[in-house]
Amino acid sequence: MAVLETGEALTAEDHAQSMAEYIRAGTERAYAIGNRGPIRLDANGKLEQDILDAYWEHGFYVFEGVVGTEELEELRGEVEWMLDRAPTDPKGTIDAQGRPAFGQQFTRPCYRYARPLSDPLGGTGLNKGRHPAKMNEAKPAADAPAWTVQNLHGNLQLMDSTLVLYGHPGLLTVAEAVLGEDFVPYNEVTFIKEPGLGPSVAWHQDGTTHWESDDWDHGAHGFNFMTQLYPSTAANCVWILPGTHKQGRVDIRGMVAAAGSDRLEGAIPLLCKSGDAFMLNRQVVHGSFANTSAERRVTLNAGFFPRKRVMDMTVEHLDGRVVTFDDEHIHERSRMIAVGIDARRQRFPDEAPYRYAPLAGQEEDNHWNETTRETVVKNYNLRDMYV
Ligand SMILES: O=C(O)CCC(=O)C(=O)O
Repeated sequence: MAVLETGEALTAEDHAQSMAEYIRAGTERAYAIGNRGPIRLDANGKLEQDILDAYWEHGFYVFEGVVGTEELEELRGEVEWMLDRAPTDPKGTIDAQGRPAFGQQFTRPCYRYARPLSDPLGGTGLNKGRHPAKMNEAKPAADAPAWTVQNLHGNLQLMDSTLVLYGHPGLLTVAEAVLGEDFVPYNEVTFIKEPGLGPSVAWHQDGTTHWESDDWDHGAHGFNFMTQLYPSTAANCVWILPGTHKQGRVDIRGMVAAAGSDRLEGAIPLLCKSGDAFMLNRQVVHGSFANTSAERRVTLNAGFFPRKRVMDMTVEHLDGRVVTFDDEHIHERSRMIAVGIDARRQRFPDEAPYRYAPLAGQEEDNHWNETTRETVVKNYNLRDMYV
């Protein structure tokens, strides 16, 4: 835990104060770069080239107004339900009301916890050691709970509204523009940063496999969409170092040492309103600070890769499972895109659905219904791909 000169641990108020000037300067830089606006398509229904160019230049783009009010309410409602039914601690099976907690039917745990205002990853070997430097932790309020839910894992089997969002034609058109029409899924995770509790996510680059490849490029580890259910403010949001997706592996520990704190020089906050979604290149240096602000952030991540970067790769997942992504694996995992498109077609029948080329003609097998909930969606995240 960070300490003051007096040797006392930083309180949440001290932490918030230590961020004030950094937030002011970062916000100014964020608005100067811009890289934001609605999803714009050209006459052929493809993403406008200037958006694509801006993404490749800086490694991110903020899409404004992606989710409308009604859809936002549905998403928020389901996240709230998930939190309401969460076990009270990481090993628990009972929720705060004494009911059996949700999620026992899934093979992989769906809730992930952290200590309030802590940094569970920085400076540890966890996540393949990709978070090399510790963030400032702070002392939570005396009445804070012992644990806070940091993530929901496997969104698409937990909350139907996220499956509907997954089929969003605008977002999928963006994915096609960046990765090619045979793009494939990665994983879907919710990040929750409750006010006064949300832990930090130490600075990192996401990719783990292709850094030394002869054909490494600026998009070798794909990207994440991060859809915001509440305002993503400079005090609770993801911060990034623009352009670092072009630099190969970056010496994060050295940068933190040079900055003299976890407040890296030149970083910008990814500011969003509720319903905005940003696209972030996984090779960009990024992280988030302990949320000592008064505002909640809830972000739905959905990641995608270029197919050629996962095809026939054998990888060790973060939980130690060794898996080869052969054609059958990729096909089965990609069915979630087709089922998501059908879920959206049912929920928003007036919207033109996205056409996912790799599974075109297989719509009959990939309807969203109670059968595919069991046969395709349940435990779909055992097939998450990771590079
Ligand atoms: O949402 C956050 O706070 C961090 C997200 C992140 O680091 C990631 O998705 O890789």
